[in-house]
Amino acid sequence: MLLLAFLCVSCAVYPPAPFGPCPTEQQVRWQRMEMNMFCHFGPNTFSGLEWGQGTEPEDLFNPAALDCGQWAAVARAAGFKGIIITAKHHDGFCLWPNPASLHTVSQSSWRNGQGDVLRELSDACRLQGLGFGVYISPWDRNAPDYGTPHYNETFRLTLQDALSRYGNVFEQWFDGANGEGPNGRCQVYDWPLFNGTVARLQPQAVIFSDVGPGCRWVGNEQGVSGTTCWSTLNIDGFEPGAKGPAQEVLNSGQPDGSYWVPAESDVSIRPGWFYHPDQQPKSLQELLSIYYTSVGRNSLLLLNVPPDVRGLIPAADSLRLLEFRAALDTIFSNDLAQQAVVTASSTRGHASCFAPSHLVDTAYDTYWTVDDSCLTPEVTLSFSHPVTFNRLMLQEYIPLGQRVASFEVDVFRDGRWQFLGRQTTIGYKRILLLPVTTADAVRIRFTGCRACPIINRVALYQDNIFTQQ
Ligand code: FUL
Repeated sequence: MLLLAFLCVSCAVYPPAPFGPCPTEQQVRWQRMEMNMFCHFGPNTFSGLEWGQGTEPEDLFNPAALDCGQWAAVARAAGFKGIIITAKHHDGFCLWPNPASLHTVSQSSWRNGQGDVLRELSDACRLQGLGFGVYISPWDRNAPDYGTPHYNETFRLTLQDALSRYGNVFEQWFDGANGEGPNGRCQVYDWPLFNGTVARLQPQAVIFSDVGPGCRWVGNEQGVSGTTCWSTLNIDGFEPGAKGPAQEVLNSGQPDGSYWVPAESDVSIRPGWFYHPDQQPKSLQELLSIYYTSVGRNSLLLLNVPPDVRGLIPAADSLRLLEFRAALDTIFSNDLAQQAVVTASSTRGHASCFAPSHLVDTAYDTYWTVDDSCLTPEVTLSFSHPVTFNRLMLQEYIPLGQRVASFEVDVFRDGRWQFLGRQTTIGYKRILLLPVTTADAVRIRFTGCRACPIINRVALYQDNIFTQQ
């Protein structure tokens, strides 16, 4: 009877109320994808340019052995959860038969004008259980009406077509670049029209741009998110491209930001975005570094892997990606925190549903949290035998907002507590690169929180593969 009463009391404790701007369900789902593949593919693949002129003949596009099934198989084996393709880059060439343009696969002799890369890729993604996303550049160096108000309508029709034919689109990627069109003029983009079109046709799609609204550019193309990285940002009064916030602001976000616009780190596995035969993929060490500075710093990693002139992902890149996957699997296969007894300085309402044991369960929707007034709690992981680790992973339960502004880590060794390191934000996922440390216990002290912390995972790993710090 007593036990029953206690359980009832436990269940009666309310979870913390959401704090500040919070992600939509779709943004949470997007963030949990962690790593997606970007594919830059089009006339530039054949010309060797990075920015096509818009005057390239349609016949230049001729991937004789195109196999999007191979792209999707590589992506899945590498652990990506979705693929985003450059359906239209700045040269204006459309990889699908877009009726709003006369510069598309239909005008090419590739597959007698019957080819459709978006059809093939969206089907392949579905088969592999991957999300399908599109990059559609507003900047168009081919469209005759670019630089006139009419182009906004042309672009709306382009979006409408691409977004209604191929099933669900998980992300719409808007490039902020705004150069000159064929008549030498730049365009005044109608962003509310563009975003509204996406929202109407693909309400679940996360819209990427320098200022979201779904997710934001991280401010560089190196795959490096800020060591402080808030998913919140002020976007009022800003626009994608030159009218966006400063790159440093995009890199670190803003604790007082009034919208949830998490960072996405786009970076290429090769020096260029498009395939060039004389370029090589990055090393495994470089890819691991990128993983730690993107996924490990509260950002989604969008890694570009450019298909070649055959229409295939080159062997060098797919092999590198498999090495990358194998390394991540090895590094993160053995969570030493699973062996810990986890205690906390306090638990919200003394309720078992918020107990510190939830820090080491792997369920996403369970977490440890404390009373609203408690902004500096601590958790301790105690081991019956000393453990050796060099990575600490923490995850905030972001559906209720991003709360932690600073924390410190101590270890118990040689009979006393010793300071190991401090950091600022956590967000969806934070991985600290620490020196190899052997300890009997690990303590995390939350030193600055904007509201009571809600932590759904603590993990410890030993990484013997990534050699830099
Ligand atoms: C940039 C573009 O100008 C590049 O060509 C590339 O597509 C990159 C992802 O975004 O703004």
